[in-house]
Amino acid sequence: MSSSTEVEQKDDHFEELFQRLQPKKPVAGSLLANYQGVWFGADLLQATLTFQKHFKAIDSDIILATMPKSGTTWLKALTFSIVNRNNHSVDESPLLFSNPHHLVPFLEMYLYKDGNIPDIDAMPCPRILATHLPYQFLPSTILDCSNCRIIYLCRNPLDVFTSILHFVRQNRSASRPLESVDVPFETFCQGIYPYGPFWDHCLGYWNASLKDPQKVLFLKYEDFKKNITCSVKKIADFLGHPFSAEEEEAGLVEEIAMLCSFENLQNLNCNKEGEIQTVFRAKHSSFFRKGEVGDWVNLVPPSMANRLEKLMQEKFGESGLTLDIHGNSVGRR
Ligand code: PPS
Repeated sequence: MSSSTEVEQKDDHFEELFQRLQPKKPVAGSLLANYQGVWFGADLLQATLTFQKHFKAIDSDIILATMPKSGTTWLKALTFSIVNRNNHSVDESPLLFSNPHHLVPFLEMYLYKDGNIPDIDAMPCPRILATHLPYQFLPSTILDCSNCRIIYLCRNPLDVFTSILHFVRQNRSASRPLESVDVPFETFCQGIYPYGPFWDHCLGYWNASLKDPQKVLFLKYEDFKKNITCSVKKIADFLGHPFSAEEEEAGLVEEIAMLCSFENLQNLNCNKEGEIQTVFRAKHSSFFRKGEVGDWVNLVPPSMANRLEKLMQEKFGESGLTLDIHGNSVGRR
């Protein structure tokens, strides 16, 4: 983490605010409160408010935005490699020694957690920073900075739901098998989990990308899986740093795609060992589970999948946003 200059204390006003929101406990875990239409745990909400109050964007900032479990780790590794490709060769990439979450830190969940006000001006530019916050929660300083770019990665909600359940189990109760999905699925469909609801999150960034495509790039995890080289080039183009003909001929796009592939990252010691303490503690290895499209078929029954598909159609309405909910490339196991 960059060195903190100040620490803001969680004051009584915050506790009062949280209690006024009448938090509830939807499933095992912490209390969640609905703040301006979005669900937060107390630590996360405090971190969000600190971030909104103190963060100052600069034109060269690159903000990676995702709903948790949508491929954030992958997007961080790719963007870091694309942006820093002139600073070091792929053979000497810092990704070989550091988990992507340490190279591209989360804003609210990490840098601004526990009332920290980090000295992010000390970070080298361009700063690549990540958030799980919905678009409307981004501080105006990000939205008003004319050149600051936002990349959003979206994923099939059934795979997101499946990934969340495995992640929680891996970090909290790895020895126990996954319990019934009925209750967590119900709360997912109600949007009650950190940063939820899913559909509002996607729609916020989707609409922003339609309104200002120079500023917000909307991507899908499934498209990364289909054609990663095309996605790598798209990110580079969007960031105004396209691959030159020489770089393409030298195979740099493919090298970056290989470096950031699930198989490669999962097998690195820095990702097999260690952990990160954000607003919760997570093993590095828990960010690399299967990395497949459609693994939900091993957890979610078809009737539930149909229900979520209908819900998404209803919520996305005429927005033009579509997600291939039933698409899968893995069979039931
Ligand atoms: S987090 O906690 O929000 O940062 O998690 P996030 O990285 O968004 O999501 C984790 C899921 O992404 C998969 N993953 C990858 N897929 C493909 N390629 C690469 N390189 C990669 N890295 C992580 C990871 O396995 C989780 O998905 P599931 O379905 O659980 O395997």
